[in-house]
Amino acid sequence: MAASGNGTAGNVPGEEHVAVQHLQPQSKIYDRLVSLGAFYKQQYGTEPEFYVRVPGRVNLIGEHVDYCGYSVLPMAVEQSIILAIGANPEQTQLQLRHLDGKKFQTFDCDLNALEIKLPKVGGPAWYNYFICGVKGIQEELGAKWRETGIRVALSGNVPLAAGLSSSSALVSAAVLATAHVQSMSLDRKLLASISASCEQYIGTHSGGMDQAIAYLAKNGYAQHIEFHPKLNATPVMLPAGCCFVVANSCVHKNKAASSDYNERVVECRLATRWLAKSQKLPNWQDFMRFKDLEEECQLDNAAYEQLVLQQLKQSLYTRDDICEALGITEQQLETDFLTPSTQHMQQFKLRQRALHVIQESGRVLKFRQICEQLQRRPSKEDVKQLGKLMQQSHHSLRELYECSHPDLERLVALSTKQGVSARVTGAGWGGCIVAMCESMEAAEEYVKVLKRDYYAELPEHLWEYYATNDFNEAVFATVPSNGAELFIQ
Ligand code: NG1
Ligand code: MG
Repeated sequence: MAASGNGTAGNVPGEEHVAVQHLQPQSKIYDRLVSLGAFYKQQYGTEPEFYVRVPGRVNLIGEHVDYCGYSVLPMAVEQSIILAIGANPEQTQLQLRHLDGKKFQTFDCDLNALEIKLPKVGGPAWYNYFICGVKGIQEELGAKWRETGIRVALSGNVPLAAGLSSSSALVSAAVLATAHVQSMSLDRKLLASISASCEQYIGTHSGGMDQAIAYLAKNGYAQHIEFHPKLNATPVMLPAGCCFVVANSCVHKNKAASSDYNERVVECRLATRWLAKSQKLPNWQDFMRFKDLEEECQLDNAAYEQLVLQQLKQSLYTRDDICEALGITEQQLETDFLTPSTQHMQQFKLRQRALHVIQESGRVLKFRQICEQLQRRPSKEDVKQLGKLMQQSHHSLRELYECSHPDLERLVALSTKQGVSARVTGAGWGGCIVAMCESMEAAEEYVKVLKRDYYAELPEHLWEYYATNDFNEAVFATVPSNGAELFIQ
C-alpha cells in the first residue's frame, strides 16, 4: 500500500494533483466516510488506509459533442461515489464490498487476471466499472505495476442510469484509488485521461467529458472542458442568483445495455468521413471527428453548418449509399466503422446528427461567453439568452439527435409552462433534465410544482422514488462541487 501522502505530499487540493487531505469532522462528506469506514472494518476486520470521493456531474450544455472533439460545460454535483481502501494480505486479490449489498453483489477476483465480461443482453455488472479503472492503471504502469492486493468498500448516492455519470464516477474513483495504492503521482489530467480510455472497456465509445469533470471540477464553478488540442478546463462562474435544478424523469437508461449511444457515434464518424471526402482532402481517410475536420479546413461554425447542409442532403442514408460515397465495401463499413454493438445498423441519419453536433458546439462557446459577460455586467437579457441556448440544445437533442423520451418530455413541458428553461442532460433516452431558474425563489416554486405535477403523478412503472415520498432524491437544486478527493484519517 502507498504510505500516506507518498509521492503526492505538498499538493494543494483542487490544483493540478489530487492532494492527500486529512479528513476533517466539519467536512460535508465526514459522516458518509466514517460510516463507510465502519462498514469496511466490519467486512475486513481492519481500518481502511484511505478514502476516495468522486462526484457525479450535470452537463449544462454541450451534449453528444465530446466524442466529436468538441468542448462541453458541465459541473460536478454533490452526489458522489466514495471508497474506503486498504491493503489485502492476499497479494494479488481485489475484494469489493458495496454498502448496499442487497443491490450490489460482493465481488472478488485476481488482479493478475482481470476480465470485463459484457453480457449479450442487459448492462454489465456494477463491479466491471471498478475493474475498468484498475485495468487502466495496470496498463499505464505496464512493467512498473507493483503486486499489491486491494480491499475496497464502496457506496454511492449518484442516481444510476440517469445521465449524471454514476458510471464514470465509479471508474474514476477506481483509477484514483489504484493510482494511490501504486504510489503514482496523482496528476488530475493524466488520471482523467486514463479514466476516459479505460471506461471504453464497457463498450461505450464515449468522449471524455465525465471523467474530465470528475477530476477537474472546482467548488463554485462550472468548467468549460476542451479536449483539443489537449485536455483543458477553464472555470466558468455561473450567473449570480441563478439556480440550477436537476430533475430525474425516473426513466432508467443504461447506455451500456443498448446500442443507441454507439449508433450516434458511428453516424458522426461516417458523416465526418463523408464531409472530408467532399472537401477533396488528400488525407480524407484519416478523419473520424468533426472537430479535426473543422480545423483542417479552417471552417467557422456557420461555414461548417453550410457544408453539412450542402453535402448531406438526404434525411436517411442506406448502407449502399454510404459504401458508394466512401468507395468502401460493406465488409469495410462493418470493420472500420461499426462497433460490436452496432453491426445491425442499416440506416444512418448523417445530416441530422452532424447538424446537431456542429450547432451544439457553437452553443457551448456562446454559453461560456455570456456567463463571462454576466460577471462583468449583470443583465436580465443575457440570463434569458442562456435559457434560450438550453432550450435550443434540448430541441436539437429531441429532433435531430432523437435522444429524448416521452416521460422526460413531460418534465420539459412542465418546465416550459413555468417559464423555466430545461434540457435533457447526459446521453438521454431518459434520465435527468437540468433546468435554469432565475432566482432561488423561482427554483423553490419550480421544484414544488414538479413534485406535485410530475412526481406525485408518476405512473406505476416509474415508482422507484415513491419509497422516499418527498422526492428529494429525484429533484434537487445543485451547486458546483469539487472534483476527486483523497482523504486519510
Ligand atoms: P452519461 O450518459 O451521463 O454517462 C454520456 C457519455 C459522455 C457524453 C454524454 C453525452 C459515458 C461515460 N459518457 O454521458 O461522454 O458523450 O453521454 O453528452 O458514456
Ligand atoms: Mg455513464
